[in-house]
Amino acid sequence: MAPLQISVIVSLLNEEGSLRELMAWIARVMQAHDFTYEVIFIDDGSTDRSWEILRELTTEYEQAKAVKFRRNYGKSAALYTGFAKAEGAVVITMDADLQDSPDEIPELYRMITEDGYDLVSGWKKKRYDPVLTKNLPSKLYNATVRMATGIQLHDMNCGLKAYRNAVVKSVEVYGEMHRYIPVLAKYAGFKKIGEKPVVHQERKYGVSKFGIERFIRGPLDLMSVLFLSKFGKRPMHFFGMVGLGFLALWGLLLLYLLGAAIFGSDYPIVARPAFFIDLACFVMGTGSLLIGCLAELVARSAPARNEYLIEETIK
Ligand SMILES: Nc1nc2c(ncn2[C@@H]2O[C@H](COP(=O)(O)OP(=O)(O)O)[C@@H](O)[C@H]2O)c(=O)[nH]1
Ligand SMILES: [Mg+2]
Repeated sequence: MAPLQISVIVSLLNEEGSLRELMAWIARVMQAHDFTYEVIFIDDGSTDRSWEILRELTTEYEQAKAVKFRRNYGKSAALYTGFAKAEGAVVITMDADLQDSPDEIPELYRMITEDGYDLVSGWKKKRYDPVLTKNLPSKLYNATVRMATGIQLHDMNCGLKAYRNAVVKSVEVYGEMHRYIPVLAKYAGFKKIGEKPVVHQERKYGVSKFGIERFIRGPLDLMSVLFLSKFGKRPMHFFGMVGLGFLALWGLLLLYLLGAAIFGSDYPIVARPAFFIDLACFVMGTGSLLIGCLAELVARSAPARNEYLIEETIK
């Protein structure tokens, strides 16, 4: 059997209204272009009829596969599971709510296979979301991420993305890192990252699950991603640098204080501001080094990071 050309990964939570239409649409596009494909649905603990519908779809469509989490683990966990399962040469992630159009698939596939992109991110140039709670904050957020990471994407968090298979097998998404997969990909060594303006549609069924809270968590996640991708496997280099910096300052101040004690006035050392600053530097310096040691231990022992309880898998 020839290897699959495309894996579509759909992560979802309570999307009973759109699943059937989405699968039919994907199948239509795939057939029209003669692609070999699979669609992997990850049901992240839905409480509506989503799983029953997925069960039906897997019998109706040979290409449909489905995984059900026992509870809600979040989008990153769902994508991680989908990535691990994906066999297609090109892997495409897509929202389940029909806001992303399957018609984009052929061009995304072409950009990966012919133009040589490692990752192509969708760019919702024209969005149908509330301006104040979503569009504006999103612009601000994307500008910040561009500055912090150097990756020139307008829409880092777009659900519609295409990847070369090797990319999804090399990045490790957990926590809420799905927002920063391009950053993770860049640090994993995949440099050709592009974007494609995509059509964005209004939500037809169901309600949005992500609200304003993401703009509070977003910056924190960004710090984690930057820290983890640079120092996740060598935290001592970060904490150690900070620690050594403080200790160097401590040493210099100590010399100064000793000098002042020997050659200076009668003014007592312990009454000088430098004495207290020196003390603080010593505490911060040794503290950072100790934290560095702990972080090294932690970095080497987090085996349960990506274990999710799967209730059922079909195909
Ligand atoms: N795995 C998983 N997917 C989710 C979760 N919440 C929402 N989704 C899916 O993520 C996609 C985008 O969510 P949506 O609510 O439309 O966010 P919006 O488009 O930014 O308003 C949809 O396919 C949702 O079903 C979740 O907790 N876990
Ligand atoms: Mg949506």
